[in-house]
Amino acid sequence: MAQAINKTGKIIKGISGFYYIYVVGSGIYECKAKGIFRQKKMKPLVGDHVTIEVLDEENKLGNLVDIAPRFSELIRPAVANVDQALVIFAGHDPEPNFQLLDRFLVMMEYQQIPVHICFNKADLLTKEEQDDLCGIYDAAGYQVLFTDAQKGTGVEEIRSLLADKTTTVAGPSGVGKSTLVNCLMEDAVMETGAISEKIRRGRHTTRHSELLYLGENTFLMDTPGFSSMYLPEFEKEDLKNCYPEFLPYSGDCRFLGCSHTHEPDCAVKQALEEGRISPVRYENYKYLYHELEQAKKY
Ligand SMILES: Nc1nc2c(ncn2[C@@H]2O[C@H](COP(=O)(O)OP(=O)(O)O)[C@@H](O)[C@H]2O)c(=O)[nH]1
Ligand SMILES: [Mg+2]
Ligand SMILES: [Zn+2]
Repeated sequence: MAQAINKTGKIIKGISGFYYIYVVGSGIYECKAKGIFRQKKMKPLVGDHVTIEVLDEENKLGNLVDIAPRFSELIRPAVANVDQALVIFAGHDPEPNFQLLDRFLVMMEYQQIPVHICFNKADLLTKEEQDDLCGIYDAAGYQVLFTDAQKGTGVEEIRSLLADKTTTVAGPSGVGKSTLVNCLMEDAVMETGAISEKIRRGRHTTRHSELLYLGENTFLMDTPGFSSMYLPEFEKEDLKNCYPEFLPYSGDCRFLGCSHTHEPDCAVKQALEEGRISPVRYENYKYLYHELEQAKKY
């Protein structure tokens, strides 16, 4: 009997017990997980780096036999080994919902995933509006990018941000996510030919979370658009640590454990008054803080 060949790759999709593994230079294998994972109570996740045993090279079938240790594990969406998130909103049409954006930023801060913010439909924004948007997030340390996915403006910058990383993309519907992802995919197809073509198929029909291959070592997690986001596993005391621009001031508040909402001599509120913290961010913070406070009561 021929010796089984092992290969290593990355899970790009999982559907009812089948895992699709992208192997550089070989393509996509359809694999089943062996029983050892059930014994170990380990569920393979999209994004996992795995070893497969090839059962049928021609039909690209195999067994998933090992999972490498994860360096990160996101809950929403469920994906392993994500390096960063890219959140996309439109400059206008639909108007950006800053509170929804903050919810997303908070979730990512909580999970310690770096985030970049992209405002698409930049063609609908004036220079002043762009500066205002930057002003909200600069102090918090987020990189803000502007794109016009229809014309391809700013897409190169996004591309270099994504290179060599696995990125989860999120944003409300209608902001141009698909248009932008298609822009990025088109070049991937030109570079990688048939392999990307195979991943591309079914992309528009799948409702499952899936990693798209954009180029060497570069993957995008295409998630369904979100319209709301709830922060259930949060304590209200955790929230202030998810606003990076508060941290330089919080040591100077009069009270240890100051919530920055109602206390006197609050250095965060002082920074707000002096224009060093954005009122948009601060108001969202207060709103979310009270929401978490209410949620605890039931
Ligand atoms: N003006 C403008 N419209 C855009 C831009 N990108 C996408 N659109 C349009 O916005 C609508 C929603 O785009 P789509 O990619 O489906 O958004 P998704 O729901 O986030 O995937 C479509 O009519 C696009 O043609 C852009 O940069 N500028
Ligand atoms: Mg879409
Ligand atoms: Zn304070």
